[in-house]
Amino acid sequence: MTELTKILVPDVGEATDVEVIEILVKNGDRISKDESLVVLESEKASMEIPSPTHGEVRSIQVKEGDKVEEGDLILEMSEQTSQINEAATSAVPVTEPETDRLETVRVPDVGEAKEVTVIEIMVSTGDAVAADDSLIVLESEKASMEIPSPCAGIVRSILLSVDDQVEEGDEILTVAADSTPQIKDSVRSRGQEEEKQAGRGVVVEEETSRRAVGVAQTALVHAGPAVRKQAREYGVDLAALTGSGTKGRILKEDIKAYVKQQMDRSHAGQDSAAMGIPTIAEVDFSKFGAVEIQPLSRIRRVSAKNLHRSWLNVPHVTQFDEADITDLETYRKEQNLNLAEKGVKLTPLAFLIKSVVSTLKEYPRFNASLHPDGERIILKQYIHIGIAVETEEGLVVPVVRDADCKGLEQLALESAELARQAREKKLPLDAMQGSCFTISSLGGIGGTAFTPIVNAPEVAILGVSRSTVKPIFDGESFQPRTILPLSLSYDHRAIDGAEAVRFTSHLCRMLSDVRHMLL
Ligand code: CAO
Repeated sequence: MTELTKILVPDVGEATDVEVIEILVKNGDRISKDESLVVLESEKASMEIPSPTHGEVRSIQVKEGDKVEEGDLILEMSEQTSQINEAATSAVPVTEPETDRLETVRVPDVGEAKEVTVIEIMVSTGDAVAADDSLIVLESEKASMEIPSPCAGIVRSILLSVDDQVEEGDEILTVAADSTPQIKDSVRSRGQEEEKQAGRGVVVEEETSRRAVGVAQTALVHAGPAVRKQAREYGVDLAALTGSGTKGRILKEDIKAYVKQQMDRSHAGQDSAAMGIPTIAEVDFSKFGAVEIQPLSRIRRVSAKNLHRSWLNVPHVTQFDEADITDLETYRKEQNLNLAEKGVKLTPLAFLIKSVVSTLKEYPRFNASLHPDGERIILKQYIHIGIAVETEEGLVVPVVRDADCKGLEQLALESAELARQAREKKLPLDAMQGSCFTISSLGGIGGTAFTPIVNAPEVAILGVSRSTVKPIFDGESFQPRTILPLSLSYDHRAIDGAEAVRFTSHLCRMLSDVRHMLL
């Protein structure tokens, strides 16, 4: 029959109020030797209790929040016969005076751990410290401990840095002792501190002994070594977290939740702070007058994210130009008389698509995407045109596929149909994918010019404003001409300014003489 190994609470020094704060295993778990089983914590110290053997967890006798003391049964494991480990870290005298006034504080015996890491330095050179004030925090794989000052005095020099690997006997810092120094006879683990103080009648207010607010905030974080280690691995500042454990203790779950929250924010495009961009403070507008808060539609939230991403990633330049569409308008109106019975209506949009297609063929760098590695440009050999459509729920961009293979009538029919589907929320997902270049036409509404945001990873977008009849000088006299304002925004990483002007010039030529389009 398999003999069960009992895992008992080890010697926890003089601490009395020891709590089970994390149970790291569950029944049936197969555990390797030295794998952590539970985390215990007293008022000042936390320690992970490692498994003394390979084995399987058979029964867990404690639950999180339980108060335990030395010898209490934590859990039982199968397969090995060995008894409880000696996990508690004991510390021994380490100070030795260099002169009769200057104390050098050294790393104490850190148990089985050969090397430990300096994870916090709680004092600065010149700080006045009381005897027992914590100076630094050391952490090994399994435990963390604060090293207290052996005497009252002034910190003269700090001889190590955060993240240094140290071992027993290494110098930590020097303290110029007060004239009546209270040299301590031991350096305690965090868990032993309170009892020591009580025994000697020394009252040390740890929090008030810390000088800098930043240091105090970090030092006062209530978290065990495993959690601190995880926080360091993820680059999480524990001071930014609110612990969900007993007495506000930070648990591994809190770190996971925090990291997830940060990533969600990032994905939602609201991580301005994380990107180093100053955030816009939340304002309680109701202080200034009545307000109504409405939720954003899903489409608005998605397009907000996409627009923000493009705005932040793409160095935008907008090139303005004007096309004389007098003849085009005459032709369009004539055609519409004939097409009415077929149920087709030519708006300027169909002509815009046709002209853009021709211009993209002439300037293929506008029908492209930059490779994310920033070293290549991907030229597309198909021409799908995105059309920005305003709907009640927000902006959507359906795509006219293979626009280079379609005539004016078909482009008019298809773009009208896509706009209808968009407004009736009937667009299939694939109708919004694969666009090469987008046209945003606000001309039916008005405006003289605007700066559209490139629909990344596309490299350019054409904004179209309202055409107006203007007096244009033909060399002899002013003629009334219908002028269409165009705004081409482009990604300056992919396209040079000169190319952009050539593009809009070509586009204007196409629009000014409809015969180009019909060829
Ligand atoms: N100048 C003058 N008149 C114009 C014009 C222009 N540039 N463009 C369109 N018009 C006219 C049309 O000829 C039509 O007039 P009639 O009814 O007298 O013939 C009228 O304006 C309405 O046109 P329309 O808007 O219904 O059709 P369209 O093909 O021009 O545009 C679409 C379709 C889907 C682009 C448009 O309806 C739309 O949603 N535009 C908004 C796009 C948008 O929000 N972009 C912003 C993106 S950035 O925030």
